[in-house]
Amino acid sequence: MKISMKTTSSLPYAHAKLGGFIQEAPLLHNPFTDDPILERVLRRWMPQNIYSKVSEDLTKFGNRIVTEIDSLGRECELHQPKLEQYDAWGNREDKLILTPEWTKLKRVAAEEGLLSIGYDPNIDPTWRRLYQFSKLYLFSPSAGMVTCPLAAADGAAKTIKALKLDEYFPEVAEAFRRLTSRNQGDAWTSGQWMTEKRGGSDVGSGTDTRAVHVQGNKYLLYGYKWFTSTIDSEMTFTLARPVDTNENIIEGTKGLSLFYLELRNNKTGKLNGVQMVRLKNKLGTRQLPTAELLLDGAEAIKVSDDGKGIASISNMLNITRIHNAVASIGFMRRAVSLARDYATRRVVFGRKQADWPLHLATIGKLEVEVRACTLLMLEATRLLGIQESGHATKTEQANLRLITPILKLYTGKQCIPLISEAIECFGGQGYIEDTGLPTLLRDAQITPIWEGTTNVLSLDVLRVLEKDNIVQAFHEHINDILNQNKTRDCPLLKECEEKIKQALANLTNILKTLSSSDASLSGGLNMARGAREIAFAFARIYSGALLVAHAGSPTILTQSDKETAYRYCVEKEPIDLNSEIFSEKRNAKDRAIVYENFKEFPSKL
Ligand code: UCC
Repeated sequence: MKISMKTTSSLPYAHAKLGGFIQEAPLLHNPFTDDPILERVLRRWMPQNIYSKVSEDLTKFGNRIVTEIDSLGRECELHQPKLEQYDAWGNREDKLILTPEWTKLKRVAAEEGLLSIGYDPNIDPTWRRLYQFSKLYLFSPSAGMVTCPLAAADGAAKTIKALKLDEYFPEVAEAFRRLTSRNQGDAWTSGQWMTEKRGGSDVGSGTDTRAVHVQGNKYLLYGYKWFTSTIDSEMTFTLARPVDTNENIIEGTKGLSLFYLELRNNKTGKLNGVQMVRLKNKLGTRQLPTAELLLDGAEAIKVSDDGKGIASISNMLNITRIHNAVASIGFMRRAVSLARDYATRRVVFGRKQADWPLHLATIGKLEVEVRACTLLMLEATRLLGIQESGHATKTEQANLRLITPILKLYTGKQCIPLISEAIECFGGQGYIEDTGLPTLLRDAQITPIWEGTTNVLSLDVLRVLEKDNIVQAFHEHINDILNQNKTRDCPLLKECEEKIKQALANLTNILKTLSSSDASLSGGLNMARGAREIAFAFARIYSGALLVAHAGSPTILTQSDKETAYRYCVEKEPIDLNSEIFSEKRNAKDRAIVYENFKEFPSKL
C-alpha cells in the first residue's frame, strides 16, 4: 500500500525528525529561597540585625549559584584532574593539570568568604560559624568538590588558632592569613595528610612516616601518604614519628607528632621533597585531585608536643567532620529539590507526578529526613560559634563534642539511600550521566567513609561518653531544646515530646547498665558492639527535639513543621535499643552468619 505525503507528515517519527515531545528538565532554583527550612531557622535563632545581613548575602549567593557556580562545578566533573609525572625528555615534573573551572571555583570561594567568614573579626563571633556553614551548605552541591580543600583549610585554620601556632611560628601565621584571605590572588587552601598504606582509621599504628630532626623545630619527613586529597593545596598538616639520635622511634599513638609543611618551595615553586606517585581512581569525587604521595625529605616544622599528634590534629578533624555533614546534607537537599521541581513538570498516567499521592508521599519522606539533618547541622555550627566566642557553658561545650561525630556519622549514612530514592523519582533519566544526577550519588558515597567511617565515629562517641557528666549534659540540653516549644497545647508536638523523653530514658538506662561496674548488671554486655545503635539513638533524639522546638516556635511556625516533627519523632521506625544488641553471646552467632561456608576461617578474630 502506498502512503500519501499527507499521512506521513502527521506521523511523529520520520527521517530527521525525533518526535515532537521533549521532557522538560528539572530547574535549579535559588537554593536559599527554595530551601523550606534554612531561612526560617536563621530568622528564629539570629539577632535581627545579623539575620538581615546574612539573608541578604545568602539570597545573592543563591542567585550566583544558579547563574554561574553550578555550571562551573559541572565542568569539574566533566574535566577531571590529570597528573603528568614526566616531561617528554624524562624529567620528573609531577605536573597536576586542573580544569580552569576548578581554579575559578576556588577563587569564588575565597571572594565569597566561604572560609574567612568563620574567622572574620568584623562579624559577631557567636554567629559567624552558623553564617559560614549555611553558605557552604548552599555552595556544596554545586561546588565541584572544591568544598574538600575548603574543609581541610578550615580545619587547618582552626588548628592554628586552637593551638596558638600563629604566635610561635611566623610561617604558620602567614599560612593563617592566606587561608582566611578573601583576596583571590593570595588565598590558600590546605591538605590533611593522615592516611597511610595501613589505612586511615587506626592512625596510631598505621603511621610509618619518620621525622628526622634538622634543627630547632625543623625536620625532614620520609614516608608514604596513601590517600591524600586536595594535593593542589599550598600547605598541609600531617603526622609523623620523630626519630631520636639513636634512630629509635616510639610506636603507636604516643610516638606521633604534628607537622606543618608547605607543598612547594615558595622561591623556586618546586615540590618540597614530595613526589606525586599516582592519582587515585575513585568511585566518585573525581573532580578532586587525590593522590598517593611519597615524602622523600619534605621540610616540615614540628608544631605539637611529642606524642600529641593525634590530639592536636583532632582540632582539624572535628571541623572537617562538620564540613562532611554539610556536604552530605547539601547533596540530599539538592536531590530532593530537583525531584520536587521535576514532579511539577513530568506527566505520567495523565497527571503531573506531583498530583500522584504515592509520588508525593515518597518525596515527603525524604523531605522530613533532610529537615532533621539540616537542623542537626545548624545546631552543631551554632554551638561551634558559641564555643569559639568564648561564651559556651560546660553543657554547650560537652554537647558540641558529642554532636560532632554523631552529626557526621548520621548524615553520612542517611544521604546515600536518600539520594538514591530521589534519583529514582526521575525514572531512567536519573540514571543518565548527562543529567548530572548520578554525580550526586557517586560523590555522596564518600561521606560515610572519609573523616572517619561510621564505626570509627561511633567509637568516638563512646570516647566522649567516658567523660564525666556527658549524659547529664545531654539531658539538660535536650530538655532546654524541648522547652523552646511554645505551643504546648499542640497534640502532635505533645506526642513527639513524649516519644523523645521515652527514647532518652531508654538510652540513659542502657548506658547506665552498660557502664556499670557491677558485673551482675553489665556482665555479658559489650558497649562497643552496639556503638552504632547508641550513636543513632543520640542523633534521632537530638534531631527530633530540634524539630519540635522549631515547630513550636510562636512566630514562624507552619503546619508542615509540626507534621515534619510528628513524622520524624512518632511515625519513623522506632529506635530499638534493647540489650540483646550488646550481648557478647551474639559474637559467635554473627561469626557464624558472616563466615558461613567460608573456607579459610580465621582461627581467632
Ligand atoms: O584525611 C582525610 C581526607 C582529607 C579530606 C578532608 C576534607 C573532607 C571534608 C569533606 C567535605 C566535603 S581522611 C582521614 C580520615 N581519618 C580520620 O578521620 C581518622 C579516623 N580515626 C579516628 O578518628 C580514630 O578515632 C583515632 C585515630 C583518633 C584513634 O586513635 P587512638 O590512638 O586510638 O586515639 P586515642 O588514644 O583515643 O586518642 C588520642 C588523643 C586523646 O587525647 P589525649 O592524648 O589528650 O588523651 C583523645 O582524647 O586524641 C584525642 N582525640 C580527640 N580529641 C581523639 N579523637 C578526638 C576528637 N575527635 N576530638 C578531640
